[in-house]
Amino acid sequence: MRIIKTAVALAALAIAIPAIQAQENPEQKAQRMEWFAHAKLGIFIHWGIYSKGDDSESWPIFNARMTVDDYMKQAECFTADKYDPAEWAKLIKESGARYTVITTKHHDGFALWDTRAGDVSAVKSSPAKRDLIAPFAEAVRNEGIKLGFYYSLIDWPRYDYPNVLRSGPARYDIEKEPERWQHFLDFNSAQLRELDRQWHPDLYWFDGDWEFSAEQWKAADIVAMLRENNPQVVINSRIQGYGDYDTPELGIPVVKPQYKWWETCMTMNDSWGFRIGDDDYKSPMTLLRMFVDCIAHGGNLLLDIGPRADGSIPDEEKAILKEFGRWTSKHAEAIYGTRAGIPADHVAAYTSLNEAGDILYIYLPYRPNESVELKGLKSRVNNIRVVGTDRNADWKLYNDISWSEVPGVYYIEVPEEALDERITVLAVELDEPVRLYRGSGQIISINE
Ligand code: H79
Repeated sequence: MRIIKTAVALAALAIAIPAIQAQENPEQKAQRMEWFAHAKLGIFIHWGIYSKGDDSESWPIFNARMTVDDYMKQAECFTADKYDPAEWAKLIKESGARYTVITTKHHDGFALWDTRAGDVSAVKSSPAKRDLIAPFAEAVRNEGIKLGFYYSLIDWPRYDYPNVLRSGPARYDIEKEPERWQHFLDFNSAQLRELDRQWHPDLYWFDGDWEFSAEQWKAADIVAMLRENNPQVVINSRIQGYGDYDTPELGIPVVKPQYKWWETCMTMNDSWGFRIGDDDYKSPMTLLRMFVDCIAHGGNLLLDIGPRADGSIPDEEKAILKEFGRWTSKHAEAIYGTRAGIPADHVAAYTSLNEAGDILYIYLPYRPNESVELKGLKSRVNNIRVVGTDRNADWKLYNDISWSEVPGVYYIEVPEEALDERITVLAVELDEPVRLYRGSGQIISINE
């Protein structure tokens, strides 16, 4: 009896796997994900009524630091009167980012576009009084950048959304009032349909899925609806198992992750949205290191900016974007076409490989003393260039011993004048796709 029950349960599970996921073969998915895999850098934008700057985005509601009314009153300051989407798009392009993701709606339910579903929007409930997504989408596309929409599944202030407070009663129980929950789901779907039909974004960045299950959100239906007209769209992981890629937040994987596509989202200071007094900016050097760390582990960096309520971007953030621009344009070869590098046992630096695997990029976030040591390479080195310069690096190969299986060790001398002020990149050209020696040394006689 138990066996039969298990079989029935398994069959039910198999049916529950959405058709859309079952149908897509790995090559199709790889093709769909290709631009994302090569993009490497994206710019995240958190902009909403919280950009007034007194507290963080949406969370003051959930954490009861503000009443819903006080929180929503911030909309009175949301003027967008210095908003220049062409300038934003130009800055994003200049940074070297290939895509951008903007908050169309955060957990506070405030929509930046002219939504006909609901009354809480820049047009209907703020002095901005206009659609802010339309001109942004146009500017981004004019710059040839991929357009991503952040969309919060959660909407804490809304009367038909169940949750509102972290420690406090829910408005209602979705099991007891399924129609009310369905009403909310219909509202979310209507908004997503508007975004989809008007702008055909290249990417959706969902957030807040943790409050309900895939079945409760009807995640399969949402994804199916978004792929109806836009089958190539890329969807992040925060839709309870129905996404395309993983989204570690504020953390870069320490070892190469198992998952194939991923993106770390990262703040420049300690806040997603503009916040008065948060001057704790990471330096351009620190952020570039994080970027290179993502590249070395085969992922993307989604670097966040938080414009003010008037639409101006803080100078510190502009300066970081510009410094990214300087570094990415100089080192483009070692960014967009790359995949994860080799284990750090071989060189005390971040590394990546070109698609063919016969160029090893070494990223040096420091000035080497005398030389850079590279070991355990079975492939031979043909040449070493300093990327973004016309200089080559000399090297010496020591301990290249005929009777030993342990490869010799390269000592690479980087010309002083060719060093980058932040991260120098070496292109080590090999005679074949890289082969590594991963043993622990040549043992001549055994002790035990
Ligand atoms: O938009 C920014 C943030 O507002 C939002 N995502 C970025 C991009 C975000 N903030 N915090 N989080 C996401 C993390 C959520 C953490 C959680 Fe939990 C831990 C969700 C579930 C467990 C603690 C317990 C917070 C909510 C419940």
